Amino acid sequence: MDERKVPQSRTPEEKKPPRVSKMKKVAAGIPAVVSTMKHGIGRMGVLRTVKTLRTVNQMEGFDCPGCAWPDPEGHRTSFEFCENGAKAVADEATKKRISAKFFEKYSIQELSQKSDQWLNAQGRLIQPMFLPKGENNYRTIEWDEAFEMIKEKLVSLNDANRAAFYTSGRTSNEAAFLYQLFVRRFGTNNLPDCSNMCHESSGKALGETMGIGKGTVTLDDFNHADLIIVMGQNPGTNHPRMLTALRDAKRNGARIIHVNPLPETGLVSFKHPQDFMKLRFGKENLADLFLQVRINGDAALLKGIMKVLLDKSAMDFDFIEKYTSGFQQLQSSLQETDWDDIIKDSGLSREEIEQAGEMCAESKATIACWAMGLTQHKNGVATIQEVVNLLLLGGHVGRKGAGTCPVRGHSNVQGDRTMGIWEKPSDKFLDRMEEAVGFKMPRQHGLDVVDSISAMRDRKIDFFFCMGGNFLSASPDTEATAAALNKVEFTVQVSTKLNRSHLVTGKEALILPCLGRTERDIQNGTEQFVTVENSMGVVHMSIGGLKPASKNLYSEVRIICEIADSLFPEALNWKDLSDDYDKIRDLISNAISGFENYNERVRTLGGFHLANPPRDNREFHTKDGKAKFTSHPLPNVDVSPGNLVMMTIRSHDQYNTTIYDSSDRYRGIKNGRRLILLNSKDMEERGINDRQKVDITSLWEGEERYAKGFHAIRYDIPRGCAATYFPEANVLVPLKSIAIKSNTPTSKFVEISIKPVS
Ligand SMILES: Nc1nc2c(c(=O)[nH]1)N[C@H]1C(S)=C(S)[C@@H](COP(=O)(O)OP(=O)(O)OC[C@H]3O[C@@H](n4cnc5c(=O)[nH]c(N)nc54)[C@H](O)[C@@H]3O)O[C@H]1N2
Ligand SMILES: Nc1nc2c(c(=O)[nH]1)N[C@H]1C(S)=C(S)[C@@H](COP(=O)(O)OP(=O)(O)OC[C@H]3O[C@@H](n4cnc5c(=O)[nH]c(N)nc54)[C@H](O)[C@@H]3O)O[C@H]1N2
Ligand SMILES: [Mo]
Repeated sequence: MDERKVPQSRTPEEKKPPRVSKMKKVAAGIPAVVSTMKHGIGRMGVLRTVKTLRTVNQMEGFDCPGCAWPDPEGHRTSFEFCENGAKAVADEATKKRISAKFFEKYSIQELSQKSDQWLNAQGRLIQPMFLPKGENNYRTIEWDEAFEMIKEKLVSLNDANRAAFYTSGRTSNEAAFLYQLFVRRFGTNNLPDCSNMCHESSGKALGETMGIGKGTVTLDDFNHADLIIVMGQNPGTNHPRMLTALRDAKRNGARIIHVNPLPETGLVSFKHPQDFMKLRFGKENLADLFLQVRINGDAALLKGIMKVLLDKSAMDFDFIEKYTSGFQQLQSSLQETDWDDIIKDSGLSREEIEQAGEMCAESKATIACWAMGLTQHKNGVATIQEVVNLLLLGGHVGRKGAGTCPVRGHSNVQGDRTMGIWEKPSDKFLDRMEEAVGFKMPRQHGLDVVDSISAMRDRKIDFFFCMGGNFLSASPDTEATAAALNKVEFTVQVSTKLNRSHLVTGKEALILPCLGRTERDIQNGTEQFVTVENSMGVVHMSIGGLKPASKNLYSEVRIICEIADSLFPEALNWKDLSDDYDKIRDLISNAISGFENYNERVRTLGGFHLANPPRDNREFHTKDGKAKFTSHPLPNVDVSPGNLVMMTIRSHDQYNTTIYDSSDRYRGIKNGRRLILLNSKDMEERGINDRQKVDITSLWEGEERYAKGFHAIRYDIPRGCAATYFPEANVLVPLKSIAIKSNTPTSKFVEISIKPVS
């Protein structure tokens, strides 16, 4: 048999409409504690729950795989995690296992009819599995056979660029470093990663203007801020520990502006779960000003705020003079920007924008935080540069309590980039790497996520390796991505849990099950630890304490070393490196700037801060040594009459493509994920009732994409705007609709039309 029936790449339809109640006004509090315990005990049992949760984010415990928000320096409470971190941990530490029999019982086509939640709930993958050409069921394979197969496939390629190697952001520094070394020794820079779909726009925007692609605040800065702007981010769900930092900032007198098309619960008000444990029941209101922008109305808003600052001359002229360039151009471009356009595009009133401007003018120390609501737009890089403009006007860089704060997603996505997981490495980075390891690195830039998918579609990729993640469901344009993956000769997934990317694969496919963060990693009889970098550039240890889900699991480091050793035994002593992670860190010390004496420094409690020139010394490593003001036209945020702008967002009960449960507690939604949040007037106009089924069409440059059977939900969202969940709505995100300069899919701006299903 040569052709197999293609498994379903979309998530299955839901018959019943979701149940809907009022949006929650308060985040966390007792319901969060209850949910934590429910998820923990339900999956891990009582003892394992207590043991595991007590070591999350402790100085000598493991780093929570939930998000990249930093841990407090100095004192840590005995419960340094949040409800959603606990879910991520429980999900990995589940007692359920997927046996080889499971794959005998279910074909990939049958599995593809199941929901994402069901797939994930089957438990941990514990056995390497192989899907032969044309067949419909995975079969068991031994590790050695799997490595031999990978070697053969790679050796058979006549050009290294016919292989691509994806990384999701949980991979440790040690694994990421060895992975990129191996891939570059193999001869390609085809290293797409989840960052391409995530904060790539931030890295690009900040690199150009500040000379560093990372943020410039530390956690302590939150205690010294006058004003914190939270834009395009839902911390109550996606970075719940950030609410504690915001609460503390408020207690120290900071004000908070929340900019979002949705009134996200966490920023309305918050009860700390730990306060509950301490029997304190008060709630804290967080945002002082909520600006309900239209989707992608942020650039207009920021320009409006800056016009207010110009009018008031509320700028730090000394800073501008000494440290920046491009101010004059910005000033004239702002003067030319019309208030009417600002008001129309932002969807806000002039009073609201002036109030925000006033708050910015009064602040001596402003922090701006953002996430996917800014990055995943065509003009994402430009909007983030407007944020930079705003901060530079007030000199809010390299000052206590002030700075840029792109809030990263995956717990080590920032570290992976620092370690060289990047398709466009600089020559300087590669020069130093070559010197440290003694072999040549390819210089031709490689493929990112979107370009990898196009290359697969055009049959330019024969081998695709994924270090974690769920490439199919995380990528835009699910059907196009599925068709592209189907054309690849051989795909490999290194994974902890089952997901749709194990079902929609290349012609032949391997699943290699690996250890997770929570688990003890023993190599050659010795316990190992790994290291990670959080969103604020702190590098620290992570040591899992649980017994591994199976004796048969390999660590990511070991998997890379086995493959690398089979191909390039002469390049490095891979076996030594996988037996002793200290040796990997010694290599990193030599190869990557800022990691000198890595082993020693990372062993200090809490780890160490990487240098950050703008923050530490107001030094900007740009071409002219100055921080750059940039001028951008207002982006076009209009769509054809009758159409809506759709953003794809996360619910409270998912971790990216991992669905824990089908509810979204804060938004008051239960038992449904294939739904679309709409403004009541937009519904009325189209004759759509609450919870009625609708079909959605996405329209892009003459192309149409469809998603059927979504339930319409009346919600507090600006007119003309709609929201759906990722990954259910990824079928609607056009592959070619990408952000300028960062190539990030525009997952927060999809032009759609909807029609009721009678
Ligand atoms: N529990 C949990 N934690 C997570 C994740 C998870 O899935 N679950 N994912 C992790 C990852 S990888 C990431 S990147 C982060 C993601 O963290 P977020 O960026 O908070 O995630 P999204 O749900 O994509 O939310 C985007 C927010 O931006 C708003 N938004 C959308 N478009 C616009 C816009 O045009 N302007 C403005 N101002 N706002 C807009 C949405 O209403 C929503 O509140 O979270 C990380 N942490
Ligand atoms: N429409 C739309 N699409 C989006 C987004 C959006 O907002 N809207 N967000 C984008 C963003 S911000 C991101 S970061 C990407 C996420 O893209 P990915 O990182 O590719 O996706 P995840 O869902 O986080 O991957 C989950 C899988 O990772 C595996 N895994 C978990 N832990 C480990 C581990 O320790 N090791 C290994 N090897 N595997 C592990 C498990 O098998 C699990 O099923 O999605 C992007 N896609
Ligand atoms: Mo992300």
